[in-house]
Amino acid sequence: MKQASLQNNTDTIVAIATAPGRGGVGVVRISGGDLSSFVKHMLSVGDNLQPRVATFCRIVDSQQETIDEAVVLLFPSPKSFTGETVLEIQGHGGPIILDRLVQRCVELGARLARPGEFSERAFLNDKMDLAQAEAIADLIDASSIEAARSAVRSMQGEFSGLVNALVEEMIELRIYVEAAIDFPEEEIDFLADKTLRDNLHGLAENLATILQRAQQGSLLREGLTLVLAGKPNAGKSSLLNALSGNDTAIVTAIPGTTRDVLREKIIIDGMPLNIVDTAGLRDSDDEVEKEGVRRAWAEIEKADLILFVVDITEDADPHLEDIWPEYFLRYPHSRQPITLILNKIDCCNQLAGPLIDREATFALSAKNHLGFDALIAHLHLVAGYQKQQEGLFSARRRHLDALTKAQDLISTGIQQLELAGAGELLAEDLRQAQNQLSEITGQFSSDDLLGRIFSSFCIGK
Ligand SMILES: Nc1nc2c(ncn2[C@@H]2O[C@H](COP(=O)(O)OP(=O)(O)O)[C@@H](O)[C@H]2O)c(=O)[nH]1
Ligand SMILES: [Mg+2]
Repeated sequence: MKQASLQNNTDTIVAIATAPGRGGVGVVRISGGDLSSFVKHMLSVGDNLQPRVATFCRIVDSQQETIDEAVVLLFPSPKSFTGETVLEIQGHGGPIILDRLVQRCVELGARLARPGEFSERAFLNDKMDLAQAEAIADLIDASSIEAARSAVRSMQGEFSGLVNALVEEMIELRIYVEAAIDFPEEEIDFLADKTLRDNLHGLAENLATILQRAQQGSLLREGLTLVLAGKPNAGKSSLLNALSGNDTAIVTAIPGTTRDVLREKIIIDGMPLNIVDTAGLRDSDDEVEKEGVRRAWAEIEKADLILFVVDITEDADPHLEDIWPEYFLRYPHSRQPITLILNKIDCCNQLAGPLIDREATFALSAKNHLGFDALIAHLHLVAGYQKQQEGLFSARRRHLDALTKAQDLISTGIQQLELAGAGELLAEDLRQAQNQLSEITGQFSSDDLLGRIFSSFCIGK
């Protein structure tokens, strides 16, 4: 499948590799095909450019007018980021200069690169696998030191290495099982085969460990989406402001103040949180407020965790099912975690912190910042986030999906074996599980998936 995309990928592409705007240096990257005419016609040093030697020269247009002075680097194929011959021009970082450099390249036959096309070529030329290419994008987008560290590990192949090791384990098991099916005269009794069972359970355990680490990595990248819901005036917006330390939301004593959905991304002890503040849930004749409530429900549906905020001066001892029946009517089978927040304890003599004998119920004061440590510890617990974990690697949701599917297939396979002694069914489950894992590294990926992944990268990457 990888080869199918390789066909028309030998043309020359060009893009500005540095971020838009003004800066000391701006980099234009050219890749693919024979770049000798670019070297000859654009650079004042012409043919004398040595590979991999930083060379200061003038960049000239077709009239030999100087566009810029720059440091240029030539990386002949295959020792380059893309595996193709690459020319990098490090000019001055102004948009006009960089555009002129790109235009000059287009005049000489290059075409503008699509988003992620450099990375795509690197992948197609076996410079890196898919998980590594994604890790580069994640490193660039990292919003915390922890996220950046874990992205570096994935970029260096740590995650892929673990996945490949699992694939190897699976291949060995498949060879064993399939051989046994193909040579029934040897009469291997699958049910009685202890080694096979031990190996299968070992595989399942290894997979579970990797999945757990990947979940942490994915959390570092994507963060936990926390939706604040509740009746008007419960103190949702005050809680958003208190958690984020910003005055993002308007807080007033007038019920129905918040009508839009507000979002804040914050990082607490290294864990990213996407906090979403919503309109108070109530029936209203006001068209704007109605729309706000509709949007609130749409956000609630997407939450990783819902904080349902209650004003304790209105409800002294609320229980979730009684106070929010609408949720349970709408989503009778929901498995979303919901935490009940009893707010405004500064107005009564309730102690701050978790309520003993009550699940996921916290008393606090958004206004006076009471009870926040306990809430934050709870958020970490719900997310499964552990501070300062060693050896995390970045992972994406699609990786988690693939690992989870592989896990399900293996546990079905184990059941087929242990309950029915069905070697053929186990073999098929293992084959499918292997395909799932190979999707992570891109060994077995459709062009469609590759297209989707690379097009989400930025231009010049
Ligand atoms: N005493 C007290 N008042 C609060 C607290 N949190 C919010 N309020 C007040 O309750 C009112 C509604 O707050 P707001 O955050 O706008 O509630 P929302 O409608 O749920 O977003 C405002 O007058 C806030 O000052 C709190 O912890 N203690
Ligand atoms: Mg509000």
